[in-house]
Order: sequence, then C-alpha cells, then structure tokens
Amino acid sequence: MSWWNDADDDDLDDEFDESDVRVRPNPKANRPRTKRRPSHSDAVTARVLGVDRGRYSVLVAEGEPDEREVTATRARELRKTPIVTGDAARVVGDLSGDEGTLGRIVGIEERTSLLRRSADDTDQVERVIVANADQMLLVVAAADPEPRPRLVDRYLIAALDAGIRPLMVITKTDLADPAGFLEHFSGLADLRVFRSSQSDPPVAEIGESLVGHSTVFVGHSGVGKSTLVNALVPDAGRATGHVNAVTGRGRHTSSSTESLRYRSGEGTGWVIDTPGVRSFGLGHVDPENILRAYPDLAEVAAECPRGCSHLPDAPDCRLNEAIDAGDLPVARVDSLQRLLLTFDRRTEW
Ligand SMILES: Nc1nc2c(ncn2[C@@H]2O[C@H](COP(=O)(O)OP(=O)(O)O)[C@@H](O)[C@H]2O)c(=O)[nH]1
Ligand SMILES: [Mg+2]
Ligand SMILES: [Zn+2]
Repeated sequence: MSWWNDADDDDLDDEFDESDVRVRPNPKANRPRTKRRPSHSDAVTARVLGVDRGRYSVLVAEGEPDEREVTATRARELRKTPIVTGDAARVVGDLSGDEGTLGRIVGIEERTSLLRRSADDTDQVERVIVANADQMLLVVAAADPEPRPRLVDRYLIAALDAGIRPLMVITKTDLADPAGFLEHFSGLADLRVFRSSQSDPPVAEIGESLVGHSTVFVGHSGVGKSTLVNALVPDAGRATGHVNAVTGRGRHTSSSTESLRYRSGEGTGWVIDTPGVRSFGLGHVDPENILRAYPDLAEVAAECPRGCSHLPDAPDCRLNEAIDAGDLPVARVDSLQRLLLTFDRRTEW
C-alpha cells in the first residue's frame, strides 16, 4: 500500500496544501447532512485512515481479531460531503479487504471536532482536514524554520476554541536553544512541552501522551513532523525533508493527511500527520472558549461586566483589577490577553 506516500492528490474535494486551517468550534454548523441517507442496515462503522484520488482507506473491525483495511469509494449521494482522515464512516459493500475489492461509504457519523483550513484568495471554500481529533501536537522548530510565537498562538487558540487539548514539541534543539521562545508560553501552565533533537527524540514521553487519544500533528512545513511520526510509528514511512516546486503563490507541499497507529506497552493511540500548515484562520473564535483553558482566571472573570473583552484596556475587568491588587500572577493574565488579542486584531502573519 502506498496511498499515503505524498502522491499528488487530484481529487479536488480532498486536495489541500500548505495553507490556513482552523478548527470549527461548532461541528454542527458544517456537519454533513446524513438524515436523508438510505437505510443501510448492514453498514458498519469504520475509521477513515486516509484518502487518495477519491479512494478511501478505512479500518474495519478496529481492535478486533479480524481488523482489516478496506478500500472504499463514496456513495453518489455523498459527492459533496467532505470525508476525511479520522471520520467514522458507515460502509457497505465488499468489506473483505481482499485485493481488488471495494467497499462503499454511505454516511459519516457526527464529528466531535473538525480541523479545517480556511479559505484563501484562490480558494473560497474551507476544507476539512481532520475529524474527531482530541489532541493537537504543535510541532515547532527551535530554528530552521525560525519559531514564531504569534503563529503558535494561533494554533493554540484554534485548539482551545475547539476543546482540543494542545501539546507542544520543540524540535531541532540541537540547532538552537528554545528557552527564549518558550518564555512566551510560560503563562500557559497546563501546556505540556517536549524537547526534541535529531539524536534524541523523546519518543517514550510523547508516546505516553498519545495512548488513548487521537492526536493531530500540526506545524509549519519543515519543522520535523514526519520525522517525529516515523520515530513514533516505525512502519509509518512518512516522507521527510521533501521540498516541492515553487509555484506562483509560493512554496507548496502537496502531501496527504494520514492516521497512523501508535503502539506501546501502555496501549495504542492515533497519530495524524498533516502536510505543512502555515497558519490558522480564526474567524469565529469564542473568547469564552479560550478563557476555559484558564480555569483559575475564568473564575475571576465570571464577575466581569457582560461582554467584557478581558483585554488590558477593558473597563472594570476583574482580571485587570486582580492584577493591580496583586491577586493574580501577571504572567498568566498576560498569556491569556495575548491570545485574546491575537484573534481580536485578526492580524495576518
Ligand atoms: N537538526 C535537526 N533536523 C531535524 C530534526 N527533526 C527533523 N529534522 C530535519 O528537518 C527536515 C524536515 O523534516 P520533516 O520531518 O520532513 O518536516 P515536516 O515537513 O514537518 O514533516 C528534515 O530534513 C529532517 O531531517 C531535529 O531535531 N534536528
Ligand atoms: Mg511532513
Ligand atoms: Zn474581563
């Protein structure tokens, strides 16, 4: 099987490249309409592992002795429905998984989360990239490419807004000391940060946090996502260090998003490698979702005036009052306010 091997994907519905993505806070807003689906009482639910040229690889009987990968098409009535890695698909047809056989996807179960890239200049349609992830591993390089705190803020916001737990790994610590960069995130006390280098990737530590979760790896192209995935999942065979042609719009990496199973003595988890992601569009973020990631601050902010922005200039903001009174750590409120400001300004970078 080589459907994940960076083959150019010409199915427009599923193709994407290094571009903006975001997590939609309300999956219902874009949930495929499956109500009118024909009754397929014989359908089984299968995990979508990846897609290549309109053919889906799905995992049937996950975790059972007869677990198998089946290649499937999608039913005609789902032509307009994005079906992506991580989706729980309802499949019928030949589910033997034998060479040359095909199953058929006839529906998608409701998603718990959605990671999507936002529309850009040439493509007005938002495209779903990953469904049902509950963790996001932000991969940031200490150097080459240079880490950008504000870009990382956007990843954090997208994750927090969707209720996806963010984790961070700093790669290439053999090239530069990430201490200065990491200072930006010291206020996010709950953010787990791993350090990785060429010779010493913290496979066991990261792996431990993957067990029992579906974790999407995101980060700028070239930071070392696929290198990490290959270290975690030895038979993954993800292409690394791939540099593509320069196009009119800049450098693009055409590559696929794929679910891979992490296994250890502790259990299993799902790792989802994505192509390079430049930034997240943050059009519909709800500040209250960000605040939820700071339970101690949320408690104080509950007493704020209605509609309080919680920004440094917000009148009668209880957070600002608490800082002035010395009742809250400044760094932590700063960290929250920086995130709130990031999408408040809708700055592009
Ligand atoms: N020096 C150094 N290079 C790394 C490290 N991790 C990955 N690389 C290199 O960075 C390049 C991009 O890695 P890749 O995994 O393809 O990045 P991706 O685009 O995020 O999937 C490759 O040439 C890797 O060998 C690291 O920790 N240190
Ligand atoms: Mg890669
Ligand atoms: Zn406030």
